[in-house]
Amino acid sequence: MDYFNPVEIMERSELEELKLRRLRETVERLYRQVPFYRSKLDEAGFEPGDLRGLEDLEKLPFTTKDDLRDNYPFGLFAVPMRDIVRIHASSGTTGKPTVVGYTANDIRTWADLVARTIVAAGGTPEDIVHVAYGYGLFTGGLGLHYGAEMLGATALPMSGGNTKRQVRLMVDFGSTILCCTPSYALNIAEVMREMEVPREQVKLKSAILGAEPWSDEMRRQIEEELSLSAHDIYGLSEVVGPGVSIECAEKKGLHVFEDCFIPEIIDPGSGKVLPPGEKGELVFTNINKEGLALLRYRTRDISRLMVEECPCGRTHVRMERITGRTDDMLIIRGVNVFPSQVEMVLMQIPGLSPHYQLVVDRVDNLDILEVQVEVSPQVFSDEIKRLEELERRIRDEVQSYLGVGVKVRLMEPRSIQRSEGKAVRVIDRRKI
Ligand code: DLL
Repeated sequence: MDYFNPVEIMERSELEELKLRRLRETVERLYRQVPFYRSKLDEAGFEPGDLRGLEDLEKLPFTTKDDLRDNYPFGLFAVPMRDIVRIHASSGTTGKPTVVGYTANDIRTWADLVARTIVAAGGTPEDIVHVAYGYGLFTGGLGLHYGAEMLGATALPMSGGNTKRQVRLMVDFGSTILCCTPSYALNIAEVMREMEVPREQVKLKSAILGAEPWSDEMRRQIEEELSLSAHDIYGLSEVVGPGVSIECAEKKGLHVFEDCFIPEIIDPGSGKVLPPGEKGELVFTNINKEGLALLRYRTRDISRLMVEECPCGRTHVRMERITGRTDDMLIIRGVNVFPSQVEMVLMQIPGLSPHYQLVVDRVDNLDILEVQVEVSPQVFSDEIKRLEELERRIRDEVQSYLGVGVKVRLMEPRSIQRSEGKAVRVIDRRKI
């Protein structure tokens, strides 16, 4: 199968028309039905009729996570509660969760989007889709599940955790596509090795990994250890969940399904729209959603858009894999540091495992960044001198890449907490 839905290869001109029509309908509906948007648009002096072309999108106000929180739980829903058939929420580490609602049509659209992602990752109705994203309020599990069913594949609702059992059933049931976070995929690979499961017993051919940042270096490691093709899937609950964008076989950026979401890249400081190719904050506008549709939602994720044609035939624009978040950015002695940059350096140094954590502290008013990384069991048994050399090499390479001094701590194999969902990469102990 080349693609799931013909809209994926629609001519650009037709796609632009479809986007404009849907954007107009959405803005009109939100103006009528959501008091928050009516007052926001009134404040901005914008009437739905002012929307003449897609270029007018940038005149619309942004929506932020705080807007969702201020209208907790259902204040931004655009339909009466009796039309909502599903609720999801993202836990968030601080404050109230953000709550999202779907109508029956929204669930169908979402399943269609996820079916597109599974096909883009090489899936067909013959596949057994092992869903090891968490089921529950998190959108990962049920999102992938409904998509697999929509495709006509077999959904295996494993959820996260109990990794040995995951491996056993993967072998017994012949799972062919693994869906989970990249950090959990590494955890599964490690447990598989410990259980001494021969690779021939595992039928996995591809993996659909996302929900957290990861690097190309980590992809290589996962692909090698599990011998499969790993695809990056992106999404966020506020916008729909998984299925906003996916890497096709080319693996050069993730196609954003523009018939449902309009992506923009803005300068996070000024809010100005940046041209294609420039890096900035991703912003999405829902144009095909009934329950909760957001205008210009600021994701805080950093990426850039690529408008060049893709050899896969999909006409939808691509976004570069997420390279960081505006709020994940650590400022260490004035230097901006993203955990993904450290990951990239670590993954290129032999002898290290892909398990790492960054611990930030402030001692005598000075920020200290400690990079804790596990070494492989072979390296761990090396002489002290070799370990010291390795430590120095990591320190030098991270330092020269980031432009800021770091402390390095080599950790014993298996000493860093394994993830079963989103990995915790940063522990910030600074009290500011
Ligand atoms: O993580 C939805 C999802 C589930 C996506 C399964 C992919 C697979 P939230 O819990 O609302 O939703 O978290 C959304 O996670 O703003 C990004 O910061 C991050 N994120 C999601 N996918 C990726 C990715 C789900 N592929 C937040 N790369 C987003 C980097 C990602 N970060």
